Amino acid sequence: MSEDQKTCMSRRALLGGAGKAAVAAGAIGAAGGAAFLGRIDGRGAAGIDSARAAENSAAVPPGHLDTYYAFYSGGQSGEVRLVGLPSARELVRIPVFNFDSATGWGITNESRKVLREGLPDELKERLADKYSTGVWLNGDTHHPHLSFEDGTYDGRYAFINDKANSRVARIRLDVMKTDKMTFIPNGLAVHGMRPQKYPRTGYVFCNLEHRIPWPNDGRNLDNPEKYRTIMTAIDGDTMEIAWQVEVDGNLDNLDCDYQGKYAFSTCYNGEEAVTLDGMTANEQDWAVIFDIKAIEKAVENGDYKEEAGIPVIDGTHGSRYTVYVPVSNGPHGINTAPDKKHVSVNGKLSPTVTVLDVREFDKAFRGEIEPRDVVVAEPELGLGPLHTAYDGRGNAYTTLFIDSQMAKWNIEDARRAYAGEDVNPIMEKIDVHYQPGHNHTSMGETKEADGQWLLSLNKFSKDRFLNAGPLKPENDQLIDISGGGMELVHDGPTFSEPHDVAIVKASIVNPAHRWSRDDPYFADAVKQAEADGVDLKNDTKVVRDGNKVRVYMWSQAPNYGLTEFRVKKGDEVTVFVTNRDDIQDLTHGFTLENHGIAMEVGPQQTSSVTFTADRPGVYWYYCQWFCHALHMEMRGRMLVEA
Ligand code: RUQ
Ligand code: CUA
Repeated sequence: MSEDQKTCMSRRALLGGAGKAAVAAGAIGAAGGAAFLGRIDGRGAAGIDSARAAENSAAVPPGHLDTYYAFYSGGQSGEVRLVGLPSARELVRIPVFNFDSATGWGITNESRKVLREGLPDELKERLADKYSTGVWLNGDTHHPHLSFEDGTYDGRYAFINDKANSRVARIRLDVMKTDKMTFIPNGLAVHGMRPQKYPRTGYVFCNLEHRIPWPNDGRNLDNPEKYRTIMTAIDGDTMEIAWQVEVDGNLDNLDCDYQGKYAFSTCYNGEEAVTLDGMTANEQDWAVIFDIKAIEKAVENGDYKEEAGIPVIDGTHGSRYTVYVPVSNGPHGINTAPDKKHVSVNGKLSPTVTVLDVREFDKAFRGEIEPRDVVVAEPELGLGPLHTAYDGRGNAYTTLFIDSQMAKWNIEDARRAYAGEDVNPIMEKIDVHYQPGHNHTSMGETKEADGQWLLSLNKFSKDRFLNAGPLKPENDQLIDISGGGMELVHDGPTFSEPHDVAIVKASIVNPAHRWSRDDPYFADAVKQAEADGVDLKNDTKVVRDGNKVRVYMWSQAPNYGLTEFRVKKGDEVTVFVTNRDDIQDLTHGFTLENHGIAMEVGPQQTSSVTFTADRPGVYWYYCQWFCHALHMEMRGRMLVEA
């Protein structure tokens, strides 16, 4: 070990400040060779003294399963990552707004349909023009949240926003594939997003953060006072936009209650300025509360105007559909507690968290109390509070961005202090490394918060890992909160940028081992095959239809149904591959050389891809998922005639 590594290790142990666990985590890092996401299974575990490993509550021995799924946003990578906790072993990546070479996301007809169908026609045309791909290439995922029923996860879907290109996507948890995508007009930057918790999802509420002119067609470029922004409710079942509410300021994060009555957002830039100085000029901004039932009635009764075909309700100051609760300048995260009563509004620029009591909201809407009277606590926690998580035992954990700390505090004590009693609500603070943004507890955004684990998602890792060049990984630190304290047990480098996460009991998510033959995901391919008289699982066939050629083949390890097919230069070719293997974990692929084409074909799945055979010659296609001892031989030729 070099001198450098030695210093680094001891500094890590010291900085961890969590006694034995931090030392063990350091030792694991050294033995495991800093594997991606810091896995401590498999080969990484071989060098670990088992007694020391046992001291680390995050250790999951090789061959043993994790007890939680964590759905990580992939940040600027545009994807979602599925990770097992507490081991922090990355399981799979779920492509969403990005391109993915392994699965062919963005290449196959099935994925391109998802990527394109939510876009307005005008945009589809423009994208087809601009990129031959016809779809956007990037996304910026922030907030992964699962669908709910009666205040807890129901295991159906995960939703994720795209701040970069104004979209929200839905992931089916049975197959872990993105199945729907919705583009949201009338604003820019879909940011805060939460599914309705009660009675079920229901709505997916999302904020458009950045203000723009309506319509955004070159008018009013220099008149920011004419810019507007909106909260949007999407129907989580159809992924269609139900309604929008115009507000003042910039909407940031959002959450909703356990009663099915209200959604609420942090709202900064009440100044409605377009420069940093302007945005932070005033002392005060708001939390905006939305009355869902009243808004639904307004839609029913026609109390709205239409923008881009969507009912838009006026929720600006003075509206009866919203209440603006004054809070200090520039609030950020907003998080509902599992006690179903309290909501934390995180101060960001202020060292405080403002706690609202949802039981007071009715009165505020009826005008019986002032908006500010819904505030029941405002503990001062430290510098840069961004997000708050809960343990289900009445305690809250707030990330302090500037202090690089996690602050644990008690909600009831904070109320008592606010009422004038001499109590300190802060129970404990620990250092995290470094600059935490989001945090999340196991099941913490449901009524079943179980107080086992806390993740701190830190924006910087600095010296915690081997130097990876100017662009360093971030650092997701796992904190054991099961014992009543906070014990830092694991460092997890993650790339670009794991913005937020949802931690779900493994038993709630039950993915399938194989596709169902009547899955809607590839229903178009099945329909086309029927029209061509092809039985996808048993037939191989080449159908010519003018200059369109449809090639049908099955796959079964280590064979393709077709080892060659012949087309003419200029043909538009669609290849359908149906994997008739039924065995768990037997995925095949179809990669066509020098055509930019790859697709995953899972057990019992049909995948298809369309391209132009624009060059005469011999092109091999091969299976790119290792499936058999004769996997290398699983290939065939596309013969393109001049
Ligand atoms: S917001 S770091 Cu995009 Cu999630 Cu708070
Ligand atoms: Cu089929 Cu490799």
